[in-house]
Amino acid sequence: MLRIFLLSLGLVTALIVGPARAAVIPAPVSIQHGNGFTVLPLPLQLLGVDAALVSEQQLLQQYLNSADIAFGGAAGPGIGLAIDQALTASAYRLEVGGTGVSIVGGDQAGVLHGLQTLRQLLAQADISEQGVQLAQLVITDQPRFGYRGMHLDVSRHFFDVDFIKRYIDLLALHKMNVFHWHLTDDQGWRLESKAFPRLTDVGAWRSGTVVGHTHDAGAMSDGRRYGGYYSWDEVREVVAYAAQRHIMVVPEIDVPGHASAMIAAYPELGCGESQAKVQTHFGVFPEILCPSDATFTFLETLLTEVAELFPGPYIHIGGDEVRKDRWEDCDLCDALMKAHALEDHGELQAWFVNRTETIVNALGKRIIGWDEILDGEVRPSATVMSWRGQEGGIRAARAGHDVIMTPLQHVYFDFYQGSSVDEPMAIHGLTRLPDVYAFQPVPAELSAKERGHILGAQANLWTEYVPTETDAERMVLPRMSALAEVLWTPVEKRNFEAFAQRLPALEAQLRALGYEVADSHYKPHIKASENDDGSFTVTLESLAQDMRYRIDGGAEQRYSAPFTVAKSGAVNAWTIQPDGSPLGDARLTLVDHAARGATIHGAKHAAALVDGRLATDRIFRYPEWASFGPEGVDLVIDLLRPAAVSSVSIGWQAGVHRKLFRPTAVSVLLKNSQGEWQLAAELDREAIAALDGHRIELNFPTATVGELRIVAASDQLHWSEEQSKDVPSTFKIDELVIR
Ligand code: TNX
Repeated sequence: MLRIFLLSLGLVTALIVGPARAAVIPAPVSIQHGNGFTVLPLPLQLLGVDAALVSEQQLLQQYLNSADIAFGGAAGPGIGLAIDQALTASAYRLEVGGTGVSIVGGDQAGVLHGLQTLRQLLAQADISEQGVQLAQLVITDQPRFGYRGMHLDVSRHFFDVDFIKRYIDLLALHKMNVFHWHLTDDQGWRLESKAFPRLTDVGAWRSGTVVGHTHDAGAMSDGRRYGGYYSWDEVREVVAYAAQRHIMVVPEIDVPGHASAMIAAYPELGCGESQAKVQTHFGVFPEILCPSDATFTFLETLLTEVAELFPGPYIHIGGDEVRKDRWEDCDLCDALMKAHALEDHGELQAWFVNRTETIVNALGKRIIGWDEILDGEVRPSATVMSWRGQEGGIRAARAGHDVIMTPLQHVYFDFYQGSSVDEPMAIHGLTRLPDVYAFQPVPAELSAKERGHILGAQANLWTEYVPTETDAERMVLPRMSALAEVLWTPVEKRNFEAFAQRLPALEAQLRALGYEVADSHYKPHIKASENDDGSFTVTLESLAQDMRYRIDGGAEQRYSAPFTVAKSGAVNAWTIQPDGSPLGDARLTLVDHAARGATIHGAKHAAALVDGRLATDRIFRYPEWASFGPEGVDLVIDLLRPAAVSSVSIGWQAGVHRKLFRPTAVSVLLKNSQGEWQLAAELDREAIAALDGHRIELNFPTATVGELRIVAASDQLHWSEEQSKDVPSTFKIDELVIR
């Protein structure tokens, strides 16, 4: 009796201390857990493998190698790979049973997907001298979307073929199947051309790279020659490497804009007297291809080479961010517009796209373009990549285009991934891990037929501020792990908390493979919401369990639930890592004042000025600032109830990271009881220039008023690298603290 009791106790303990449930990302369609374990003796035995799976078997061996698991044994339960055409393409079934592991795919891609799941199971398995112990289970799985992509910009910064392969390995591990290779841009042309050698002789090299952020005041180039490109042999090597992993490579040749490097190499492609150079700063430049016959002849030869190098069905022809300055001043363009009855330069761009598409179609391929190609009438045969939100994709699907969703709010992996001020510099924006996970590639407003046009989605890694391989890995990991689940897992199985629990196992596996993984999601993120009584409820979010905070530099507190800040307070938060060390430096300053929640007339997007939160520019987020052009601003602030006021303080320049230029004149007016505006205080250029600090303060005798008016302007100019001339400065201001 006692023995039986102990035995059953032992069994229970075994169940409790046994390996945790399989943590697979992306989450499979179905996992049925068994009760027992299977031990695969080492070295692992590779069981019967279908003849069609030689390549997959090779991959399996490479994967085992990189996980330091010996194989080549001939005894005991082992691993078998097979194809079963009863399963759908890309689908697989993985079983861990008494005879070992069996992976059966609907096709080779399906087997590859099964291998990726197996790698994750092996990385989590107990490995001892007896062998690899795996929990018994049955997984049946298949992808939600056919297009599961990752993009990489190799123009702004260049990455060699070894890294491109490491990046493709990451796609394979995440069961993704499209690599979008952004090969050309203003800062460098990266694809060899036999017909046009100057594209790389000239276009692949720039004379320097901006130091810091391109929008820093007075940003300078480092003056160091920078560049590189891929030879045809290297391209073929990458394409073959990707193909073995069932990944399609989509090359992008960006036209007619983002073409500085191309025009620097062949100035006759440009419009007008262009002084094009391979750019050393980042931004949107006016260099643009002229829509001449000579340009299209050039493109035809070039795209013929591209079509030969890349066997996939698509060539991406760009089409984004086209500045029409040069087209506005171009006789040829005027004549074309007249001849083809084109109303504006947007239609001229669409005409350019259509003509390029004709070339690409004749080469047996289809085009993809960024959503700006919809600014005029393009044929529905063009596939649209929706990046400025999902609206472009919705419009495109309704017009019968295929669509790939890549909205910047969810999948711009060049944006900051955390709000903590110790995050490394990024371009701007904020796309946290939960934002990626919340992405819904299929907009609810589409009909069933229109939904059929959404092929899938991808994330983009633009590399203006991603100079090294380590940086690139840190920007995509683990955000691409979240995206992989969005693209693979049935929507009803998606759950962020469950994902967060499975994530550490994958992160450990990625680190063991030598990848750099961000820790931003283990830092805190501070959120504040306003209550009816004017107090703030402050919430801390993090994937870390142990969060700490201080208010106004006071005592350290452990976070357990949302807390209240009655009026004003500077909140600082961090987390404690498993090894006990602190991580992160999140800050939010809340201020109470008479204009909080006031109604503002005279400016759009001005709510940020009276929301009680001070902007920071270290993590630069546009919504924190109100931005005004050189014409200045004339704001009326309706306090909603009369209040006694004697000062206005305006936040303008919280740091050095952006062109947060000061206005050059500011005045405050108060509305008197007769309804007239009376000047209360003003500062002129000299007075403003003499100020330091981050805020400008205007004081005046106390008056009880219902409305204030703030007039500010700037007549400053600053040098624009994009336009090669001095341009009027805009200015950004934040909280108007009125007391
Ligand atoms: C916009 S997204 C661009 C890129 C930049 C990116 C930075 C797109 C089609 N064009 O040229 O690198 O923003 O986030």
